[in-house]
Amino acid sequence: MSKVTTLSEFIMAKQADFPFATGELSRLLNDIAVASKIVSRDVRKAGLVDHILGAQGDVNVQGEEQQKLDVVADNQFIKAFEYGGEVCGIASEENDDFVAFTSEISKNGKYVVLFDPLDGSSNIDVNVSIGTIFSIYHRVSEVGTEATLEDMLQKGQEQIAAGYVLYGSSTMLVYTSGRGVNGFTLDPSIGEFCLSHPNMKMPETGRLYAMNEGNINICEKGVQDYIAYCQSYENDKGAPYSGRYIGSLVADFHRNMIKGGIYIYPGTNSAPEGRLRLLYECNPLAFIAEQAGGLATTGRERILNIEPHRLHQRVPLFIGSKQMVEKAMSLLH
Ligand code: AHM
Ligand code: MG
Repeated sequence: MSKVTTLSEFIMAKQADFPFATGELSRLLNDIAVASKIVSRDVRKAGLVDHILGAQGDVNVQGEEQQKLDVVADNQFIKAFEYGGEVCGIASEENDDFVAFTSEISKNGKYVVLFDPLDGSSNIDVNVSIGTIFSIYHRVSEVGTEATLEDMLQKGQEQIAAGYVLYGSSTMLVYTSGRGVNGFTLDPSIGEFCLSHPNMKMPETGRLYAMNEGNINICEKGVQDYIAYCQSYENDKGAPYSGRYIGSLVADFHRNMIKGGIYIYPGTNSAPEGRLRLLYECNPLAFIAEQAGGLATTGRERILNIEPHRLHQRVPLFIGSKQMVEKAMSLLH
């Protein structure tokens, strides 16, 4: 049996890769790990709310109102960032506007974090995997002042680190700080994330495709052609691929990272920009995909090159195994 490497040990060891690192990013990543453990614990209790602990909106025995799980997760991460001291401001799916922290310590923080605290919210009530997605940037505003909108609206290629936490049959944290991708599984018996998937590489191709095919008739022809290709005996594999759609982006993405596959959320007639948000869903996963040898595009352009204009901006997403994304793009005109 080899020695277990915990996430904290790994982060410390990796700090040496960055000659001028002062430890702030390491502390921030550790704060994220602690918050995700708390959220993981709460997610594991999700079925008890409503049926045993009382419905959302009810007041529990401590006199606290039961909150929706995505709000609980949002508060947990915000608290970690606000009191951690490394972050001057955040933006999240749960907040219409970004939040600039006002304490002196926070104003001296070098980083901003953009995150989706609990993605796949329609799956919470039915006990299907959900996830957290996060993206970290250096602020562009002056240290010592409050965070600004410009700090939040940076291109994905400026990301310093990004990751996701998957609350699946086990809880996993996967992250990159620009030198490959590593995955850690939470061992609940010791409360530590342990290195379980070192140096993750996305297979160059695969035979799994994930898309909400309910939308197929309102997609552009190129998307319809690609899905027909996936289902055809005339494709590169000589047999139809398997369709797999969980409806939780983190879970669908993670499966494709390991097995090889493509995830598509294209624009539709009713929503030309698709559904997914650039800043805290597409950019972080695009950074991870590329670091693992995969690809992430809108079908036409690289996700990480997009200049953001709004916090909750949506973009179409084609992400996964390189050859599969390239093939899909070749059919769009
Ligand atoms: P959410 O942030 O409101 O949960 O929406 C994002 C989710 C993704 O996790 C998932 O892939 C997609 O929306 C599912 O959308 P649809 O129900 O349209 O297939
Ligand atoms: Mg989401």
